[in-house]
Amino acid sequence: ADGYDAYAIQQKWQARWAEEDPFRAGGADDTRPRKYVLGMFPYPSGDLHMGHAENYAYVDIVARFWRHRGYNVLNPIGWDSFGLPAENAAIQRGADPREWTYANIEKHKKSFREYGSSYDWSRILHTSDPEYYRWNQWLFQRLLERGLAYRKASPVNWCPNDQTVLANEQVVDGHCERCGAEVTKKNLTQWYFKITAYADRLLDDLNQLEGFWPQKVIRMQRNWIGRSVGADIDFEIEGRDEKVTVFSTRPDTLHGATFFVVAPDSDLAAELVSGADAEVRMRFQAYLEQVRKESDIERQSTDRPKTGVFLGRYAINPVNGDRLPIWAADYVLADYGHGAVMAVPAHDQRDLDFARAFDLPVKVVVDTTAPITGAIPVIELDEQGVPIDPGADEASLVDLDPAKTGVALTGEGRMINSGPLDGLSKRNAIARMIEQLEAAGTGRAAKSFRLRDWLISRQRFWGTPIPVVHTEDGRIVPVPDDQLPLELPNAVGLDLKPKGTSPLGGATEWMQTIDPETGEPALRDPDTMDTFVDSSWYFLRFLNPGDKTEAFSTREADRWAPVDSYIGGVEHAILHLLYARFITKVLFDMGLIEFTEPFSSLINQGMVLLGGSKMSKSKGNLVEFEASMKDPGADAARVAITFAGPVEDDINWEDVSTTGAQKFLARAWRVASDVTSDPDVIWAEGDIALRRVTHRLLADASGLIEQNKFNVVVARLMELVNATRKVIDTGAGPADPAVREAAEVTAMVLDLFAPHTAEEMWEVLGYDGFVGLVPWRQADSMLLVEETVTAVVQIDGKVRATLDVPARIDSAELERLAREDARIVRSLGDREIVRAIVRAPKVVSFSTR
Ligand code: ANZ
Repeated sequence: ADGYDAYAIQQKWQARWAEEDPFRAGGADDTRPRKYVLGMFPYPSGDLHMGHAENYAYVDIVARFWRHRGYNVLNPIGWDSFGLPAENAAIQRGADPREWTYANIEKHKKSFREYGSSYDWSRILHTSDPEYYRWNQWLFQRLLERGLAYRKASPVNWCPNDQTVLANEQVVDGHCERCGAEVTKKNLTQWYFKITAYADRLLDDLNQLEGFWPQKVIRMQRNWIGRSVGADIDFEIEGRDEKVTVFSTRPDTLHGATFFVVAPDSDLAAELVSGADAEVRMRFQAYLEQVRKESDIERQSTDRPKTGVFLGRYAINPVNGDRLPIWAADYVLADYGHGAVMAVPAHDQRDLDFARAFDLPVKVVVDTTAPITGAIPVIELDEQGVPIDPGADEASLVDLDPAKTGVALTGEGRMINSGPLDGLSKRNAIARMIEQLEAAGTGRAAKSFRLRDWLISRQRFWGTPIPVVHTEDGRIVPVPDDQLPLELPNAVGLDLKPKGTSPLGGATEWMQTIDPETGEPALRDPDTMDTFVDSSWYFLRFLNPGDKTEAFSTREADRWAPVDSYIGGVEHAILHLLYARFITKVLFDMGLIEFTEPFSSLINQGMVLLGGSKMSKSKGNLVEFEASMKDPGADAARVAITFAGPVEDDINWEDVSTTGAQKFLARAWRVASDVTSDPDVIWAEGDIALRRVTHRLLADASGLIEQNKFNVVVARLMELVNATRKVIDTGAGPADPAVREAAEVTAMVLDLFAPHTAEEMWEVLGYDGFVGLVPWRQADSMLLVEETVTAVVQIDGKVRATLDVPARIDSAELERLAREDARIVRSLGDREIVRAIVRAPKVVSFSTR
C-alpha cells in the first residue's frame, strides 16, 4: 500500500526499542501493581516456525495489555538449552553440543528481536550455563536431604535407539516420545525424585486452578495422578507365614472373590512358584518370559485374550474362609497397588474374562436390578466429583448372569450373598466392609495412585551432572554446596554416541575425584539429570538471573511470583507442569516461597498445521519464522495468526490470510496518516456514531483480552478502522475529532497485535513516547448505550413470541429469557422442551419432540 512500508517501519522501531529498552520490568521502587507474564521458554533447536510465532504472539499480547493497564510487567526470555537434540546434532557433526546450542540461541535472539517481542532483555538465562545448573545441583542436594531424592534398582523404560532411560511421562503409547522407537524394560539402578509423596497435594490443589487453567489440562493431570480410593485387604496364603495384601476399589465385593491373581513379574509370584512342582515351574518360567516382552499398554488392553498360569497355591478369603486358587496373569501389573488382586469376576470385567477363559467360578454379590431409591441419596459422586448414574438394570438377575452373558455387573445395586452386608448400597457396603476389616485387623482404608516416582537419571552428556560421589566402600556422598557447580568436562574427545552407559564415564580424569568427607579416592556419578529438572523452577530464576549466592531470591519471589499468565503448548500438559508444580510445593515446604502453585493461569495455544499435520522439520512442512519476518512481515504474521481463530484451536496455515492482514495494517496506518486535526482537539465535538464504535471497542477489548479472545479484538479493530475510513471519505472528513480519537485508540489497541505499525501510527499522530507504554483509555459510559434487536422464539417451527434484547446478548442469556417468557410458557403448556437451538441475538428455536 502506498506509503506503508512494513519492513522499514519494523526495522525503525526495533532499533528504537533496542536503544531505549522500554520493556524492562520496574525495580523495587516501582509502585505499580505487578504482573508476571511468561511464555514457556524455547528449546534452541534451529528451526523456529509459525508454531513458535503463534506462541510468542500470544505472550506479547498479554504482556503489552497489562502494561497498558498500568501494571509493572515482567516478561522475560531464556532458553531450555540442555537436552538430546543438541547432543544428537553434536554426534552427527562431531562437534561440541555447546557450539550448536549457543549458535542457535543467537539465531533465536535475533528472531525474537525481529518479531518485536516486548521482553525484558536484561534477564536472559540458559539452563546449560554452569551458573544456572549449579542450582539444579543445589536443588538435588536439598531433595536428597529431605529424603525426596533416592536411588533404587528397578525395571525402567529404556529407549533402545537413544540408549537412555525414559520417565513414564516420556513413553507415549509404548514408544519413545522423542524418536518413536518401541520402549523396552531394563533393570538399572537410577536416581528418582519422590513426587509420589506429593500425590495428594498435586491432585487436591488442582481445584484451586479450576477456571484458570484449561479444563482439559486439569483433567489430564488428574488422570495422570490417578488416585483410587478403596481398601487394602490382607489374605492368608496356605503354606506361607506372611499374609499378602491386595488393593481394591471394591471391598464391598469381597464375598464375591473366587480366585486370586499375582503379577507374573512380581517377587511374590517368583516366591509362590518356587515350592511348586517342576511342571508348574516350567510353565510359569515360559509364561514369564513372554510377559517380559509385553508393554504395560498391551497388558492392560481389554481386547486381548486372557492368559495365565495356575500356581498350585491358595489364598484364604478373610471374611468367609473360601479357598481362592492363586494364578499368575499379565493383566495384573507388578508396580500398581501391591501387584496382586482379589478377583471378583461377577463385578469386574477383566476378572470375568479371565474366569471364563479358565473356567473359574463366578459369584454375584451385587443385585444390579435392585434400584437404589428412597431414603438413600440417589446421586453419589465418584472421586472426581462426577455424579454416578445409579440407573438400575432392567432385566432380571437371572438373565444378567455374568458367567453366561460375559458382561460383568459393574453398576449400582444392593448387596446379596454377602452376609452382614446384604441389602446395603455400594457406598454403604464399602464403608461397612472397611469397618469390619479394620475391626478384625485384616484390612484398612487405602488409596492407590497411578503416579510413579520421577526417574531423573539420564545416560547422556548434555545435562546437569548429578552432584554425588561414589566411594570405594560403596557410600554415596553429596558434593558440598561450596563445591558447586560441578561442571561438565569438555565434550571434545569424548565419545557421545549412545551405548547404554553414560558418556561421562569415559571422561576418566573428570570421573576420578575424592570423597569430600574422607579425602579417599572416589568416583563421580556419570549420569546427568532429566532436563525437566531444569524447567521445573526456571520461572523463579528469571527474578534474579545473575544471582551468584542463591538459586532465587525469596524477596523477589514475594514480589513477582507465582506467574500470573503462563502461555505455551498443550504438549506440556502433563510432564513439565506436573514437575514444576511438585518442585514449587517442595520449595514452599522449605520455607523459600509463599505459594504452592507456580502458574496462576495457563493458556494453551493450539497448533499450527500445514497440510493437516503439525509443522515439523521431520515432516518437511515448515513455514519458517525467519523468512516470514520479511514477507509478510512481523506485524502481518502476528495479526494473521491471531485472527485465524480462538487461541486454543489448531490453525491451518493454508487458511491463514497474510495478505488480508497486510491490507488491514496498511489501512490502519493510512487512517492515522490521514488525520488532519491536532492532538488537542475536543473529542466531544466529533462524529457521535464513530465515537460510539470507538468507545464500544474500548469497553469490550479489555474483557475480551482477559478471556483470551484475542481474535475477536482483532475483528473489532478491523470494524473500527473501516468505520473511521467511512467517516474520512464520505462523512465528516479527516479533520473530525472523532477520526483522531478513533485513530489513537486503534494505535493503542493495535499495539497488542502489531506493535511496529502501532508505534508508527502513534508517531504520525504527533506523539513522542512509545505507544506501548500509553495507559489504556477509559471508555465513556455515555457513549455505550445499548443497541437492541428483535429476537424471535419458535416452538416446533412456529413463531410464538418476539423479544427485544441487547444486540450483544449471549446465547445462554437469550435462551433463559425465551424460556421464561410468559407467552412461551403458555404455548408450551405441559409439553417439554427436548432441544433448544439458539442463534444469538436473533433466533431461539425449541423442539418438544
Ligand atoms: C476387586 C474388585 C472388584 C476390583 C470389582 C474392581 C472391581 P483402579 O480403579 O485403576 O485403581 N487392581 C489392583 N491392583 C492391580 C494391579 N496391580 N494390576 C491390575 N489390577 C489391579 O483399579 C483398582 C482395581 O484394579 C482394584 O479393585 C483391583 O480390582 C484391580 F468389582 O479389586 B479390584
